[in-house]
Amino acid sequence: MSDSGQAAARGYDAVASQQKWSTYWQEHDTFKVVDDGSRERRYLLDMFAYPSGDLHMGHAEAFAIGDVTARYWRLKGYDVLHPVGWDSFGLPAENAAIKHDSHPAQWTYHNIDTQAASFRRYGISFDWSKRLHTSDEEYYRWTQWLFLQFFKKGLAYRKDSWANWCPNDQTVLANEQVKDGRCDRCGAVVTKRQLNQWYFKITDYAQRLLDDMDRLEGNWPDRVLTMQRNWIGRSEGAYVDFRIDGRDEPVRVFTTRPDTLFGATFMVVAPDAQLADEIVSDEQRPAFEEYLEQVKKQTEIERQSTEHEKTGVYLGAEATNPVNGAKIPVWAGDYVLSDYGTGAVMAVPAHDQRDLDFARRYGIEVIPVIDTGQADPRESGVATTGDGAYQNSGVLDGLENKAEAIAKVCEFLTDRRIGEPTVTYRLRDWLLSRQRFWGCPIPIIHCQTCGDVPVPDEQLPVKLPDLRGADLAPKGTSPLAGVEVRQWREVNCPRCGGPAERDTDTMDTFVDSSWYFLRYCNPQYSQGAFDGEAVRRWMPVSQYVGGVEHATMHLLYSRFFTKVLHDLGLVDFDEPFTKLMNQGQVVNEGKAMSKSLGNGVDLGKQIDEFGVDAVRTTVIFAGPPEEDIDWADVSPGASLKFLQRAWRVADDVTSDPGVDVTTGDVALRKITHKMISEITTLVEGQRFNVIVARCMELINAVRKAIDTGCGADDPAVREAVTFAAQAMSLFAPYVAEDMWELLGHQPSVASSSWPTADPALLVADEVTMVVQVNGKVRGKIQVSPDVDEDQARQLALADANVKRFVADKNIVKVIARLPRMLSLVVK
Ligand code: ANZ
Ligand code: ZN
Repeated sequence: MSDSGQAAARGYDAVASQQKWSTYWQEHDTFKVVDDGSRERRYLLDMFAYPSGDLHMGHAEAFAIGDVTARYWRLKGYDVLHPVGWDSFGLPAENAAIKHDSHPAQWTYHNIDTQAASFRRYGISFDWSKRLHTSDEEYYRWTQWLFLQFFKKGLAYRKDSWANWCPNDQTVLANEQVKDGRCDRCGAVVTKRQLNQWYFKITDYAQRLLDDMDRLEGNWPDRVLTMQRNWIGRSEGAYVDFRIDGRDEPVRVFTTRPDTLFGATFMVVAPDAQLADEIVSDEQRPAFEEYLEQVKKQTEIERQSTEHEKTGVYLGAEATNPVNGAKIPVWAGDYVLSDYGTGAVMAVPAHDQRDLDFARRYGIEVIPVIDTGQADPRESGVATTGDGAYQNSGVLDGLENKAEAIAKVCEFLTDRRIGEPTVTYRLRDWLLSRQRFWGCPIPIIHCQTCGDVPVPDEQLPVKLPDLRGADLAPKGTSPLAGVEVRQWREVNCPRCGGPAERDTDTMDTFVDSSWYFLRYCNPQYSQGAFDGEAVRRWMPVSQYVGGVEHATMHLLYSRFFTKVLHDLGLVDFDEPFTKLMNQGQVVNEGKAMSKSLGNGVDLGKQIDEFGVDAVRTTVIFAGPPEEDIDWADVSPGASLKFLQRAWRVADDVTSDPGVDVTTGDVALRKITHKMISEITTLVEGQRFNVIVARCMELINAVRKAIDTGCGADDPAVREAVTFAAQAMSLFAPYVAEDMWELLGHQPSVASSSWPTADPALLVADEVTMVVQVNGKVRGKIQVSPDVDEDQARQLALADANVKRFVADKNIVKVIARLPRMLSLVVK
């Protein structure tokens, strides 16, 4: 097996190995699905890559983690779908194009080429035949078709509303894309703008999205489920109708504490709600308008923050508390949001801190209606929220329990038709339109006569106009509304034939990524958005791997899409991802890598220096997959040494591939089979870092067996190295292929079968227990390593020599250092 004469120079050559095996895998379609029904199917999905520049350390970690499972499943005999693609529409491409005076498509597809080459070098076991890009016409044609299905179902609609506006990117943002009042992409402070926008009616699905999370419990990280629950924000309470002097329609408020209704001493309306403008008195209007201007400058987060000084203005209107007829003033206040509940609240300062802060600031009356035994809020300035005796509360007086009081007041309200129990959600409809170029055009034609008319299916896709050379710089309106594309925009109405205009907005890229996992099952399919048969075979995804930053946006949107498609009869399941894993981040010296900190670690350079396998081994070995990796604490150099050691061990094996391993050295075989058993459990439990540690132990054991034990020609050595190559192929696929070849096996290790441990070899070894009687060694007994004191004592007393020294004396003391020593003191 060895090239004689070159022995001294032999060793693991990472670059040569990478070239050889990546070519081999590509030529032999090693990771292509079989899809003939001969094997059980598994679908391993990594979150979409976004084509911004080349792959970075974050990709290196996420994809290495996903690949452990994909490769393991293949060895276990499953048919594995492990696709690759790019989420290739989006703002960064457009901004780069503006900066470099090129076209977004050019930047995008260039980066995709770069990343694709890097993925191949990085050895991720993708089925490349499943590749897709969301900016390709054959993909976005179907994004448009799906949009129209939502539209026809009333689940996509347009409305005027205050939208989050990024003044830098000059586009609207979904609530999810605003972090701490700033644009998630560029960091600019987000403001509000009134615009006519497209929405998906995700709120229709709020309760189902919440309920179905019970099925994900245990299979999705708790953290993600909690984030989604909070995001959906179900809130039980009641509507209460308040009459306003001089207005016919009563004003509804939403409250979670209808039991405190008798303590309502004022009402607060969101300043930016229609209602405020409607009811403000002439006298108060100038003050109100000035106040509104001030509020518009604040972000939603600022308005809700507890540290924020709550401000307001009196609207010059009076409301009547429906349960006791009390007249209460109506104010506008910034802590009330226009798009939650009804945009108006009944303020109960005694029992709500925000209301109390406001009342104290403006000198409004405070009436406690529950005696909780805590300090009086009028003196302490602290609202009381606990249970207690109801007072000043009409029908509730005498009650002492919140739940009971809520039930009672709800009944009271319902009977008199002045309110009713209800459930509210924090979740808002999904704002999907964007005023930017590089996205999927919205396939709607606006006709003066017919209104919003869907583009007929046979005219899809509505292609993006080329716009090469046009000015894409943000202007606040979509580039598709510019003069350069008048011809594209002006069309005849598909319904009446009259002059009409295309919608000029494009879709949020989260629309593109809400269904890609369906298209992956057969991306070449041309009869529909996805191949129903293929989807039935492969979906739902068995294991999804990606960052926790997608807990509320992408994952919630994908769940929503799947449920809608289920209700449309297009798929027969309603949750897309059976299991979810969030990998940690790669940081450097405790900090996230960033250009401004200059602490970035370049993946390409790491690979050039240590090789792909060493980088991947380092990433996997660094810690549990869910935890962050600090690159300052790891050593790819040490990983490389381990891989070289493993390679040499394989090179040393001298037995032939056909040899009967059962005749091999039993001690080494026991180690190997223990590893098979343990590593199998570790992969299934996703404890990937420990697998690397076990492989290191196994290689050390083989080294020792070759050098000072059974020797290189013992069949047990072959057995051990064979398994080592398979186990290592999960995280160091190139060296594993080398080892497999050195052993004289047919390539590839990726096509081999995962072994099962021989139970006979898993029986624990025995160790020698020394038995002392009154300080002198009287026996040596073979015992199991986990022997307990009772067993040890019985075994000792069964030994003839020990028995002789104990004779009929009494055992007064037992000192046990198990399993090695048992000491008896007798008298
Ligand atoms: C009276 C009351 C008394 C309230 C009390 C609470 C405690 P969650 O739990 O988050 O759903 N609220 C209602 N609509 C609002 C809006 N648009 N902007 C800001 N606050 C609003 O919160 C529901 C509670 O928040 C409601 O119950 C209401 O104040 C307020 F002792 O009504 B409560
Ligand atoms: Zn028309």
